[in-house]
Amino acid sequence: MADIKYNADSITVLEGLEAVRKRPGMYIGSVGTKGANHLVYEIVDNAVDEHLAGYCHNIKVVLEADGSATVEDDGRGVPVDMHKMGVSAERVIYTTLHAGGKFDQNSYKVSGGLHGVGSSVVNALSSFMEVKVYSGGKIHFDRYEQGKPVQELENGLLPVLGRTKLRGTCVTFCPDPEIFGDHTFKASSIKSRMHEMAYLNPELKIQFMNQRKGEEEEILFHEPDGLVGYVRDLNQGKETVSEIISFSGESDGIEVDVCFQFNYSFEENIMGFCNNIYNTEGGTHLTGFKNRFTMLINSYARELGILKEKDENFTGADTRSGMTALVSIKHPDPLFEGQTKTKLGSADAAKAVNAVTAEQLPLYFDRNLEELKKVISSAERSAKIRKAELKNKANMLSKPKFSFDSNGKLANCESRDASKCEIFIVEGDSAGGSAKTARNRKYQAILPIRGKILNVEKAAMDKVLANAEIKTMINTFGCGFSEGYGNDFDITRLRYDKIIIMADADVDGAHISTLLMTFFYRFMPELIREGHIYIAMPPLYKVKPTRGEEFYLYDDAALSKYRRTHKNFELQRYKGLGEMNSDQLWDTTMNPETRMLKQVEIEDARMADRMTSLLMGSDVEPRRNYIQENAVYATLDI
Ligand code: 28F
Repeated sequence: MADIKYNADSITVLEGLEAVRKRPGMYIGSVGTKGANHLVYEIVDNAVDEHLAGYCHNIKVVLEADGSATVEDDGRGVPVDMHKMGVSAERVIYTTLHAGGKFDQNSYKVSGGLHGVGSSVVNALSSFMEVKVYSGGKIHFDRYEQGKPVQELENGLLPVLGRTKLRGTCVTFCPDPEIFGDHTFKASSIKSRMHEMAYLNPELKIQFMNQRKGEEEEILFHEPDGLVGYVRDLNQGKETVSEIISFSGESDGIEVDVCFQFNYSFEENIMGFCNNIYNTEGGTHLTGFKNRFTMLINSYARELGILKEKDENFTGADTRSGMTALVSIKHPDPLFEGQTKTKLGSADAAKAVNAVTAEQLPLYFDRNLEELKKVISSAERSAKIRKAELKNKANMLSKPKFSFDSNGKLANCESRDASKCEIFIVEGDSAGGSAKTARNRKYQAILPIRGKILNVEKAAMDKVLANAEIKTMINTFGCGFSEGYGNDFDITRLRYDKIIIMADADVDGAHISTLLMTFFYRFMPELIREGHIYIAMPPLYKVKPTRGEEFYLYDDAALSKYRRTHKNFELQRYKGLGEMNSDQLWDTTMNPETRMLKQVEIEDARMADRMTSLLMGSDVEPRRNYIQENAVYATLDI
């Protein structure tokens, strides 16, 4: 390694980098697109840390045309002065694992995505990384390749490229193809995360620029209304029942910010954040909020005589039916657990959120009796339906008749070994018919869904469960569902390892995929988190070259790439699954050896959720804007 004397320290540095490159999954979760995105989040989180410390107010994130990414902030600039190891502090930070535990204890390290694995991991997994530090009126420069410094230092210090009035840090890096293959950044997920960061940091401006060919765009994320703006946008297109209610406080060294609003659906959408990280699996901060909220609503309901002496309490689910809520805390030393280490386990967080809610929320309700009554009546409505449900729930989820091949609903597979079985949810009867012919009936089941399944977005629970399509799906999967009081979900009862949504490649098909994802996201989110939900990728085109076998292309990019090297060939565009015969359907879309499947991630489902509200919600305005803005490129982001 250039310039570092081969001493014990540099050996440690080399071992660290090797460890990261040998087992990258241990540090960034996956080496697919999600892993590449984590590299961006890790670097951005360091810039956000600098914002939280009060020095940075603008962050720029660029997806470069060459596949690299650049993150730049206007903070103090990573320290470049001489470190006791005899080289620039910058060099230590970017080559030592878990170095730069950045701040002293009394401020917050944003636990970036994977809880501060640090920029050195990003460096180790990048084919190159360039660091420019603007400080002291100079531009200090360093460059690494696969984590190893390739820049000669001058007496241990970074070379100066020139003078500047700027302050801050600028990092450009490219995920190493040796680690990530041809996986690159997924722009939509990065945009969604940057937008979320803007909501969580109201004074921060995040400029996103995509310079990749055909994807050029520039967006400024700045959400001065913070969480209130986030709740407003989450409820966009939905009929709201209450105002947006928010309160903040601090307890036991933990900062608490809560914001919620009720809409006229039965959904409960409560998201927890700790140090700016979205906790997909929730955690103790949510428990603290939910427990205290339920207690408060019940005590108010009794105080106002809405609940009589003999009435039982509202359940937690009753009080949260139709609630969209964000609970964001800043915790000096959080404990994470669960599959993806995103579930907050810190017991003191439950206590702190509970205490702040107990102290702050009554102040609001005591001054806004009308709002309180709306919240209580929402709980009343939910309790009434719950009781109706429980009364006739038994016959509602009647056991389906399983048959191997019925032209009614489910054409089940022969195997009962769930780990080997998969079920295709097929849109329309014609495609359903050819899918039943095409499938391998040993382990592939087919469930035709006629037309658009009910928009679970707004329908009341009893209507949703009465809907034939929904009921058949719940019965067929066998694992029940989780939604407020219907919480009998048990993933161990799932009958299929893969649930594959197979719809046409057109907007209609994308629409039903979005509705199905919303259904899964709302009633069986565990299935998404555990990776059981997939989207089939039928081909868009069949190509018949003048010489040679016909073959399939799966998207427009593949077609334009083919056009660049081939002139005369016959092209057939597939408008729907029904246009393929069963052999083609098997080869292109159902045969595990040859098909491609997209695994649905919670992010996709969340975006689908937003997209559904936009497309299905009652508010025309945002839908018209979306269609006008995106009509030409209406590719629903699934
Ligand atoms: C493009 C990504 O990484 N920005 C950063 C700073 C500023 C300081 C710092 C970073 C190691 C142990 C302190 C400067 N002056 N953007 C970034 N900006 N790291 S990373 O310090 C890291 C040191 O603790 C900084 C005074 N204090 C801190």
